[in-house]
Amino acid sequence: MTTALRFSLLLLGVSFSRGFLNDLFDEEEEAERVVQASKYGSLWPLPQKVQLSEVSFKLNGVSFKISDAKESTATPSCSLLQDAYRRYYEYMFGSFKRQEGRKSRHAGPSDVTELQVWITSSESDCDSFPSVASDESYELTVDQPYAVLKAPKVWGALHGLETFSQLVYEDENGAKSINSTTISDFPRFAHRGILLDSSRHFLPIKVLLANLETMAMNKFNVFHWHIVDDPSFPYLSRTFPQLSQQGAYHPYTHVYTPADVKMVIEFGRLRGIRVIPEFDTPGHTQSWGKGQKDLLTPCYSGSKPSGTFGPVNPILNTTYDFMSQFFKEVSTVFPDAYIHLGGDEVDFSCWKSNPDIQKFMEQQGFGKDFTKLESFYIQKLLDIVATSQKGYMIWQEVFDNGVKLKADTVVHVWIGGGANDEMAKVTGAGYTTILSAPWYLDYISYRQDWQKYYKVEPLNFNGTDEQKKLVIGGEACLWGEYVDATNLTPRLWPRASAVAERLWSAKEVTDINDAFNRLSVHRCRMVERGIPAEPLFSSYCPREYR
Ligand code: CP6
Repeated sequence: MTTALRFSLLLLGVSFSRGFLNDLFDEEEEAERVVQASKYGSLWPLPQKVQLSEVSFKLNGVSFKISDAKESTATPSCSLLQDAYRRYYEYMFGSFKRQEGRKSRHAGPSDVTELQVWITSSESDCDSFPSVASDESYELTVDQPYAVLKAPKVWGALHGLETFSQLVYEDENGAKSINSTTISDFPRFAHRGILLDSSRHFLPIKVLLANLETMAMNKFNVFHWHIVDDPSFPYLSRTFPQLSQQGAYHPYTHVYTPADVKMVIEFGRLRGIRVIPEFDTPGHTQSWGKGQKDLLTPCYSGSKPSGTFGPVNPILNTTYDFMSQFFKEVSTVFPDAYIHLGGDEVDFSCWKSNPDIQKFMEQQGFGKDFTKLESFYIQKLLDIVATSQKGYMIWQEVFDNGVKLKADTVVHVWIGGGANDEMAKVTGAGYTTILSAPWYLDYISYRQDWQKYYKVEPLNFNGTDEQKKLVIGGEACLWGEYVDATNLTPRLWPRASAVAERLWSAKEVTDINDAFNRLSVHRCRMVERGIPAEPLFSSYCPREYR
């Protein structure tokens, strides 16, 4: 048995008793039901180029150091890196330190004593925010006595630290070990996101931060924060505090204060994760109406207002004054170059019922085409947001309705059935796009649905190479109707990890059995790190969740 095989089996505590489970369950999945060792260990997502050797070294947790290489352009004052060194030291040796520290094993000849982190570009980006154009590449060489992690920017270094930590395993005596390895890595897609919805249920900051931490373990780099929607408005606006005072589930306990938002953004930045807020209008805005009089359209029943309200009222100047001020604030609070402006699922029935809207439609020559009214609103909104030097993302309907978009607009494809045609259309019109349609993780089922997410190929649409270059990535969506702090983490992980590998690794990485083997161990690693990620199938972890 090879060392690599043995370490994985030990790490997993699984044996080759395959027939037993196969006989008991007649599952439709083609993947292995018993975890076997992958030749790639437990790397997830799989790096672009990996050379793993059988030569293994020991790591001594007492003396092991992660340090800046002397040639590095990052200084010891780069707290982004220093914090990351601490985090990954803890992940690699946290339990070891306590268990083995007393033995104070002396450094042996086959030890890797240090991981040197070398930022090679003249500008390390230590104090910047990540962007869609950030260089996330890195090169990792594990040798003795030093392992070296080279990256042009800190963003690549963060990914390389995660990869290094994934190479560490325990040998048969429980000693931390790592094999001689060379890795050269970079993402296939620049935009690799997770959407969380904090309106259907309030998500405590603790949950958001734990999710950012888990995203980093999976090399995701965008947190799409669907922060408000119909049911509640938890965003505390300094300009319009009545929005959350009236619109949140609770004005003190179920709100995100400016300090909370800052914390989320900085926690993300320190992990190379962008925070893109979504303020979805003109639909999905019921909660906005509670604190902002006249913002929503009054619906009519016959000739009288019915007392209910519809989408944002697109025919009042006050609407646009409000939006100008509101998005001016949002664009200073959120540093990312993009804001998601929504624009999905606008229900026309209320607009149709309102006589003032009917009159306006006539004046504008819109006839009975309410998509024209929707586009009228969105067009004005986009122009407002563009004046605050921000780019925008929008759901696909805005593109479908023929709204004139800035060249750098990202069109978000979410409607299942025809998503490939939509990608072809959007890129054919020259816009960048991201894919979510196959990755609605709020849907659950009695099967290994990670496999379905894994098998998606984002570029499987008819289009030129130029068009395919416009696909900058995708997002896994966890809509919140049935999700709060009690079940968010296990519902999302490790199913979102399947999306992570599809968006990071090479197109050819499609072996579902190998994926199962690596993902099973990766999932146990998340569990060991305190993340209650759900199991893929019957199995156990060496260190179970408690
Ligand atoms: N909320 C908002 C939602 C959804 C969308 N926007 C949604 C629609 C269909 C499904 C799941 C979620 N809950 N604001 C669509 C982008 Cl199947």
